[in-house]
Amino acid sequence: MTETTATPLAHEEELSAHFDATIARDQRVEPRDWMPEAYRRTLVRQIAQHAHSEIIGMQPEGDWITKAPSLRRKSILFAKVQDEAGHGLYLYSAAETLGADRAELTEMLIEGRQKYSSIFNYPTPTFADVGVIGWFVDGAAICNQVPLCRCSYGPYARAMIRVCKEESFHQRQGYELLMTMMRGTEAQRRMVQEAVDRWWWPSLMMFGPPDGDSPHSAKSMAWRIKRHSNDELRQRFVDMTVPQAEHLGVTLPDPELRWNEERGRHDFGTPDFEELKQVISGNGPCNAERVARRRSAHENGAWVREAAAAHAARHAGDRGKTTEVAA
Ligand code: FAQ
Repeated sequence: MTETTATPLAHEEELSAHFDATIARDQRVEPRDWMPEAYRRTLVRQIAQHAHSEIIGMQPEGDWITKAPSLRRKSILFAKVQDEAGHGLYLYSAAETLGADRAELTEMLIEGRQKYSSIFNYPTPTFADVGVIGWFVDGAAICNQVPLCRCSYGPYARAMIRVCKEESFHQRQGYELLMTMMRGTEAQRRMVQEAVDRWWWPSLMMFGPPDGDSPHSAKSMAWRIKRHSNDELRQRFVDMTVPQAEHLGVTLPDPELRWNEERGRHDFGTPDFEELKQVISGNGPCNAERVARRRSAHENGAWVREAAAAHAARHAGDRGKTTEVAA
């Protein structure tokens, strides 16, 4: 009797020790492997938020597809926005390897029960915003996501490799767009500077709350899901972006921004983390509009999902017939 109750516990301890050893050896955890429930839930939370961000993130730039100033800019923007859709799909697939259901994740997003990145709740009033999103937002995404290529969970880490390659291309296209505008008229240069002023602080907020206020960081870093803290990645982004701003000829709107010789890094001001809290809680300038549009796209797409499911069912039926004939 004692033996039968002790065995599953001992087995669980063995599995847990195996998981800990996998993490300690910096090896990958795969979907077939045992994992602690809290690890699984943390991953579903982060991957789902990440997927939602890619999908909602199509909106601010997507608004400019029909208004892009040339055919070349239109086709570049089209391709970029399509890439973001692709990233969302890889990420939902990665979440599915953890037992999550994509339809449920989408429901949670449109009902406001799951988050997406704060950055996509800001407006894009001019075409310079498209360039600045590429430069800052994709730049911040690269800083955050390159370390995720070494995340302990295999499917997430592997999805990040292609995503990062594409984000890199996105960042360059944004920077190239801005370089072109900076070589243009005075009005175009002003437009770029105004977009930089609008996006700088929200971009720094993308990295999340400061380390002292980040409830998930300690555990996620111990599990090697996150490799660096929110503040470390924010600092890397600033250090990477300052020389690019100088080369472009724009000013970053932070009077405290300066090179610190001793640290070998830039000092910079503190983002308004109260604003971040407000935006995360649904009170940003465009939250309502973004979620309403996502909801309506989901509802309008119901017939496509139904048709795809009917096609798949028929296809499965045909395959069954072929197997019968072959047998
Ligand atoms: N916005 O304890 P922490 C892109 C939430 S993709 C909204 O620090 P964690 C591509 C956080 O979820 C951009 N919520 O949390 C693109 C948590 O909430 P919960 C998306 C935020 O997870 C480019 C709470 O605050 N990238 O840009 C934000 O350890 C251009 C406490 O925070 C990713 O998702 C925020 N900024 O660290 C597309 C990357 N910050 O769940 C289109 C993967 C924090 O307790 C155009 N994610 N929160 O309710 C991560 O690296 C992490 O999840 C962090 C947050 C760093 C975002």
